[in-house]
Amino acid sequence: MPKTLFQKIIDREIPAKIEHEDDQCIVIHDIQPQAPVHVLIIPKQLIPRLAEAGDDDGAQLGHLLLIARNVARKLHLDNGFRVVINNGPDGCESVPHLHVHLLGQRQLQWPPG
Ligand code: DGP
Repeated sequence: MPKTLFQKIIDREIPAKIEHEDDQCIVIHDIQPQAPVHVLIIPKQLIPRLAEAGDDDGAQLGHLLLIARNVARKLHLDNGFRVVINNGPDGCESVPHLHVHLLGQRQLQWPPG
């Protein structure tokens, strides 16, 4: 199976601005930011999308949220932030490698578009 774009970033084949990395995930700044802070929390283990996560992926998925919390603290998103997972065509998923968007440092709107 060909590497996903995010796997190439994990493998340093494509450059990215890295905010955090550990044995389970990497956090990079989005190339098309939708807010002053817009980072992607990406698991190193390939799960194509949330709909395909397994019942035994709970610890991995939980880790992504805890890292989102840590990065929000590190980047001083003290007034709030949003985490988003786009899944499939209706969700506007464009990269088939699960990732959590963390957006902040502006007033976000609800409902989303
Ligand atoms: P999604 O639409 O949820 O699959 O989000 C994919 C995000 O990935 C989108 O916000 C733009 C971002 N992105 C696409 N290509 C690159 C890239 O080469 N580098 C970085 N840093 N982000 C990328």
